[in-house]
Amino acid sequence: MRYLFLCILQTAAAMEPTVAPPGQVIPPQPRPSWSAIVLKDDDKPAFPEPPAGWDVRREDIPHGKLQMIEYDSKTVGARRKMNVYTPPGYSPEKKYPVLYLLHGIGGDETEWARYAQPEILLDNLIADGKAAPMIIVMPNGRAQKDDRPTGDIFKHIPAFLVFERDLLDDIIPAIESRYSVRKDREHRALAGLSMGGGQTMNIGFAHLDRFAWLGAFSSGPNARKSEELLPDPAAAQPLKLLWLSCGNRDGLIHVSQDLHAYMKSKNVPHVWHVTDHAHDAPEWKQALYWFVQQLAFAP
Ligand code: FER
Repeated sequence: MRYLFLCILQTAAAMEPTVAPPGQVIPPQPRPSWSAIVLKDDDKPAFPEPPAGWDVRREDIPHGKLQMIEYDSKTVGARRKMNVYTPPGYSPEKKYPVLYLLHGIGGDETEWARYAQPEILLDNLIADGKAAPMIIVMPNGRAQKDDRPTGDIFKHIPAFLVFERDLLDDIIPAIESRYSVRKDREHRALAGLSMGGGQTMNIGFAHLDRFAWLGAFSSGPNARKSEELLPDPAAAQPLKLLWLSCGNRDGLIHVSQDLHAYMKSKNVPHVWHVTDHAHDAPEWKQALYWFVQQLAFAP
């Protein structure tokens, strides 16, 4: 009983935004989908704590660029924004792999940059030869005309479904016409946190011909049930990476646990990385740090 009480308290604490500046992000409201945490034997880290200096900007290495760009979304009928990281020394003479990185229910195209400073993590990893030079695209997953995370953020859930078309029909073509990128599935990754993790599972498994690398960080309950995502486990064979991660103090961990249990029972190779975090930015930052290092794109 005392354990249950503690779990509920921890779940409530997990709903506090930890990093977002005041007034910018409204934390998720309590929903039945946040539930008491029951940890399982497999719920362990697959990777250690990141090493010292992992998230500190170094002046002695080349730096990439983070730029807010705009694209025309036919899906939404609006000009929309996305944040794009290009690696150090980006050159149109080369062709780069792309990671599409999706935010959570209360976020927008700036959320990953605020939560995890991907430009610092990637600049450091690329300098150390631990991650491939890649482009990271951080779009807005709320595909509707007013895509700001205002009011009741749960009211915008339908727009997170519409986003599938925005990504496939508008965002990817815009990136591929504007940047020098590899266009095959083996050089295209999709990942996201919470709501964006659920979107990654839904969109990724429905379009395995478009993405070879999938990462779901602390998936939200918008992720379809595993049997619907992957009715035929053999269909996952072309995946180069299926990454599932979550904090062990996250009231949504049951969503990720169910995905892991299904993949394990069907012998679908995947990473299962559970660390001592809540539904919070530190969890997603270290998940991104280790995830990008697993993206072993062919040259
Ligand atoms: C829900 C609870 C949380 C839900 C989504 C979330 C779709 C997403 C949380 C986040 O993105 O942080 O019931 O329903």
